[in-house]
Parts: sequence; structure tokens; C-alpha cells
Amino acid sequence: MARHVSCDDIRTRFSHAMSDMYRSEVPQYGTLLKLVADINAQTLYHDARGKAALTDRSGSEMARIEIERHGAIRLGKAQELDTMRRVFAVMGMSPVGYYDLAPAGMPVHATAFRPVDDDALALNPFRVFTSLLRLELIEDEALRERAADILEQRQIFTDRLLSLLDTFDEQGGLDDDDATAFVIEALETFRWHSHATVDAKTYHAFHQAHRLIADVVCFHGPHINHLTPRTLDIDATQQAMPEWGIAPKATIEGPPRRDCPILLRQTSFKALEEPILFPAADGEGRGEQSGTHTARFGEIEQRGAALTRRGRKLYDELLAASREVTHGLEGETQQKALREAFRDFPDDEATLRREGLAWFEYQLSDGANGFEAQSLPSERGALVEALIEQGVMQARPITYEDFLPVSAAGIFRSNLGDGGAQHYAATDSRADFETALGTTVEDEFALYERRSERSLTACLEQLGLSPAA
Ligand code: OOG
Ligand code: NI
Repeated sequence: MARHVSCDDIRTRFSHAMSDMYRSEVPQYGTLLKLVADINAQTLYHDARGKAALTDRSGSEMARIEIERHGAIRLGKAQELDTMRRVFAVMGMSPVGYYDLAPAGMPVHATAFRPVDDDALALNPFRVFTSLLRLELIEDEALRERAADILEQRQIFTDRLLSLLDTFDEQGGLDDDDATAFVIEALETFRWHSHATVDAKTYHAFHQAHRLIADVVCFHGPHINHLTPRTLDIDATQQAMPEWGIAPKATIEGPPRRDCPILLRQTSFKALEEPILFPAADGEGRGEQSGTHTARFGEIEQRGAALTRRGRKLYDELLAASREVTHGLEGETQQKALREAFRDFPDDEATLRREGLAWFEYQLSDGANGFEAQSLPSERGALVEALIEQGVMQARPITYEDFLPVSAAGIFRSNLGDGGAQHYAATDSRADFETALGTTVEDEFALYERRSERSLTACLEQLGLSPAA
């Protein structure tokens, strides 16, 4: 039997193909890639911050940074999400985390498909933030039913892709020809279609209810709406954007700039107003009507350390509290107020580790033999600190691989324009999402914890110390 191509390989082929497609569809994305490459090179050259911005200064993260991207799509119905899960499974990507955007006024909930194993992440951490429209949040009953009917009729996957998914499930993999076909066919689902599937009147009715609804319901498929490269210095990139002819949104989402970067900082450039065509009402293709649609944009991100539940709680609290002082501020003034609001969040690695605020992974130092086992404490935390102090073991922060709901809402909003958001009552819809998905989403905290534990256990075993404690 022909050999199977690894899921990691298929993911990398696909992410390159997607990046090429998006660059030709949205030329500003190509400009953004150049700018980010430029800033990253400069940052690494001037060292300190650049290397500090990569949690793994030893190399594997340096290697992945150039190809690292995340994208986003918005799906319309449960069946689409379920099949999309199978598509991403072929690329070694699993659903991680649940993001409810309703409290932020977006009628969607979401997960992030991404690789979860250390090796796969090191090779290519390609992620896709995948939202599902919540039709039940459309208040007008007639409009809600209309949306459901339209979505019911569409098929966003090609027949060939569906049969390749069956092949993958039956054979447990794809051979080289099938993998090539898979990439080509899967790409079709993410392609932009300038023809709307509904007439202008219907489009405007959905648009009126919520711009997001029009974006999801009125097209042939869930066009990829942005692809995001990872920058090592988001402040410098944001600042340079206008010189490169790119207009960024006014504020950077997420935590402030720090010596030890945490979580995720993001900013985007405004969605383009693109020409679209509405089918003629006479059904004969005569008298197509032209219009415009804004959906696709560009974004950059800077990633820092993953936080523990405790660290995340502190982050969420400080962020919520910061609202009062940052409200209405923009640019550097906003960032300054945000930094001030975060001054109680420790900003050195040792404190983040000792206080259990961020996740770390461990490795033995070169020539880590000469340590004094007798004088070591038995309590786990004290043992870790003693080994680090003796220079036997090193700790480094684990990179945050996920998203932030408040930031995501800010990114959505910046593309929908003012007045895009609405008020939706908070409901617990995670179970509905998982039913549509056909599985439960993985808990991101558990993934980081496992990674940290695994690395520590390996170190202790190599030192002949009992990993239990
Ligand atoms: C997704 C926005 C969320 C991020 O980086 O937080 C996102 C969307 O607009 O569909 O991509
Ligand atoms: Ni994004």
C-alpha cells in the first residue's frame, strides 16, 4: 500500500497554499507579510527583545515563526462545522477551547482548530479560529427561517473533498496523490466568491439584522477572512503600518507591552470594501446588480507565555478593571494607561513561575550532573526552584497557542464598523456548539499543564529523582 503523507505535512502544504491564495486575493496581506518579515529581522538583529519575545530561545520557535499563521472562518450550520472538523483532522488540527462571542454582541460562538502535540506545534502551529452562526439569535422569525433555508441549500465542500475525507477515515491517512488533491479541494471551501447567492434586498435585510449574518448567509462558502503572521514586535509593526500604506485599527488588543510577554497581543487593518454582484431577480441572469461587501482584512499578532488558570483570572480581572481608565483612549495614550492598569501583574519569569501564574517547561542544563541530591527539598515547587537555583535545570515559558475572547470581539468589531455589535442575552451554549461539532473541545489549560508536567517528569527521571511528590 502506498505510504501515507503525515498530517503535519498536509497542514504545512495547505497553509502555504492558503497563504498564496490569500495574497493574490488581498494584495495588502502580501505587503503585511513583507513588513512583518522586515520587523522580525530587525528585532532579532537588535536581539534582546526579539529573542525574549520567543519563549523558546533555543531555536524551534525561531524556525516556525516565518510560516506561523492563523486564519478565521465563519460557518452557517452544524453540518458544516462537523465536516470542517473532519477536514482539519486530516491536517492534524483539533478543536481547542470554546469562545462565546454573544456577550460581546456577535451572534456566533467558536473554537480554534490547531495542532496540540509539542512536535506538531514546533513544525507548524497553523490555527483557524472557526465560528458558527447562532441563528437562534436572529430575532425576526421570518428572517431567521429565511437564513436557515438558504443555508440548508448550500454545500460548501466539493464532492471530491467529501470522498477524500471518507478515504482518510477508512485508511487512516492519505497517500501523496490524495494529499495533493485534498489541498486543492479543501482550498475551494475557503475561496472568495464575488457573487452573492441572494438578491440585494435579501442581503440588505440580513445586513440590517447584523453584518455578520449577511457575511455568513449570503455567499457560497466561508471565505477565509484574514490570515495573521506573527510579529516579534507588534508596537513597531503597528507604528510602521501607515508608512507601508496600511491603515491599522487604533488600539492593540490584549495585554500591554511587557518585559515578559504574556498571552496574545493583536491588531488589524480595516476590512476592504469589495465589489460584489447580486443575482438578477428575473432568474435568467439578466440585470445583475452590483454592490459592496466588507469582510476581509489583515491582522498581526505577538505571542507570549501561556497563563495558568490563576494567571488568566488575574489577567481577566485587570483587563476588566482597565476599561475604566482606557475608555475612549487610543494609540500610545491607551497603551500607557493599560500598562499602568497591569502594574500588579508580575513581570519577571521567576515570579510568574513561583506564583503559578504562567506555564513553564523544563529542560536539563548542559552537564547537569553535579547536583546535590541530599540537600534537595521534597516538596515539588521547592524542588523545582532548588534545581533551577543550582543551575541543574532551566525553565522557559510555554507559548500561548490560543485566542482571547475579548480581543477576538475587538477584532470582529473593528471590521464590522461602529454600530455592528448588538446586545444578546448571555446563554450557556457550549453544549450546543459541541453537539454541532460532533465532539467536545479540548481544554487549553489541561494541554499546557500536561506539557509542563511531561517536561518536568522527564527532567526528574533523568536526574534519578522520583517524579512523584
Ligand atoms: C474572527 C475574529 C477572531 C482573532 O484573532 O481573535 C480572530 C473573525 O473575524 O471571524 O481571528
Ligand atoms: Ni485573527
